[in-house]
Amino acid sequence: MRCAVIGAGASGILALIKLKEAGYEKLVAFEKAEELGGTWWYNRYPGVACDVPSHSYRYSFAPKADWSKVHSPGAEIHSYLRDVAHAHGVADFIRFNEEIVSANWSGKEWILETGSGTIEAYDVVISAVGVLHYPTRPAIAGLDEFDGVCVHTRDVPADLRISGKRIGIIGTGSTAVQIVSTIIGEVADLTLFQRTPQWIMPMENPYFTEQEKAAFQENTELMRSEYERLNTELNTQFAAAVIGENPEAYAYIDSACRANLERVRDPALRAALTPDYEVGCKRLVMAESFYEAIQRPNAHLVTNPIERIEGKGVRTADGHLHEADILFLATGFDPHSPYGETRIQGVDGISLAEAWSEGAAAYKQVMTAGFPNWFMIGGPGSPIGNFSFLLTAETQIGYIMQLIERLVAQDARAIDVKESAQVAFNLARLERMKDTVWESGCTTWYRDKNGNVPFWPWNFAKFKSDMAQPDFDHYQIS
Ligand code: N01
Repeated sequence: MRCAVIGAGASGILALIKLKEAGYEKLVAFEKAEELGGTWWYNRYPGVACDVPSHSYRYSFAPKADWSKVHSPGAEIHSYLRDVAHAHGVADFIRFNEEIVSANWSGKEWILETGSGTIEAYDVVISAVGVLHYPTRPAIAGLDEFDGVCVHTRDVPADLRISGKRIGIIGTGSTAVQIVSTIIGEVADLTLFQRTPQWIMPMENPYFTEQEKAAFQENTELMRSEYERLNTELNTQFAAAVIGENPEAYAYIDSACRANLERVRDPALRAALTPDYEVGCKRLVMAESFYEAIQRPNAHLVTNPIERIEGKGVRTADGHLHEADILFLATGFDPHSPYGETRIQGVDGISLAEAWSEGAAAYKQVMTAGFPNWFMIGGPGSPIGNFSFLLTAETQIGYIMQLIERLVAQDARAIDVKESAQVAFNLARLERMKDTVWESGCTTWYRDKNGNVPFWPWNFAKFKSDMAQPDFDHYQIS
């Protein structure tokens, strides 16, 4: 079995580990970057960190005792992923600087072509390309006319000097909030251009003491129970709240966000920062010190719409020019076209772009009808923004491995999901989605161009049981 993994981020590394453990030796992961880690390698903006707690944002099989903080900085997660890849002997399977530009199902195997012109055949492909990868560059006139540094937050160079500079930030999502909170003390001036205010859940992020780290080190059971406790808390509280299954937890989150806002002393600033949609409709932002930061004398919140970018700064509709040396585009990602420009052709030459023209769809997130042996981690319908992504990825790879094992057991060439199963699954998914807070009325990156939210709308228990083992009646094997 020749197995190709696309992407060497958290889910690609996981796929390599599980394939290797299962005894598959003809393994390769194609990674277009020069380093592994995916999102945790690309995103190196000031303050990048994870809002899922460190002791749960890890692989179940690779505990780490010495996380520095309750919520880890991005660089620490990146080191963790690198350590795990090396410890499990899969780093050597990764081919760096190799982007898959096309993938064609020949009828019996996948023919993958890389940007460097290599063409190779594989029996199965595990797509681990991530969800938040392709940056959204805002359609604002004059972006290229800016004299200073104008950079999307995904591409901020690690050595960018910001100290003493005048900073402009466009966008108010999790990324912008982390940047503002982190740099406000060292920049001359910071202007945050807000199109829509965000609800912000207060989140403390203390350092672990040396005694705490030692306790985890000496007692692996403590790490296991902490992992279980944190996942259970996330899944039964926050994740259940946003899908309408835990009104008490939702009320708690709602009031915590509203009380948090009271930390803004100036009524006009508070009003400007107050959202007019329900808590959790957009992906909830969690932050420790954003409201303190935005109230500092060198911070300015601008709500007047941006008209254009000019050489010296940002011109707003009121005619004011907000001068800046560095402009961060904290404008998010397009999660609905996970393959960017990559051409993927399945059975009878149908392209994935065509198959997904009415919105990306998959059966139980891992397979799309007409694309045999193409298995996705984080595919359409995945729990995104509710469960920890690493837990999601582990659950999905567990299911995918069973599909691959069935191929081997039957000495078959191809496994494909039946269209009827995919359609039924997605109808049920869309129906259930109506009761979630994501459908309560707001603009959000959760929504695709057809207005649908292509994510998992049920609770974690259903996710776990649905993904425990495949129902092979829903697949055709040949
Ligand atoms: O991006 P976003 P992000 N003119 O899409 C604004 C994860 N993450 O990079 O709301 C002006 O949330 C846009 O405005 P509006 C997490 O899942 C996690 O911050 O569309 N503004 C919005 O304010 C997160 O949700 C962590 O009106 C424009 C902002 O840009 C996801 O990544 C940390 C505009 C985009 O916000 C993405 O977060 C960081 C325009 N033309 C990220 N276009 C943690 O774990 C867009 N905007 C903590």
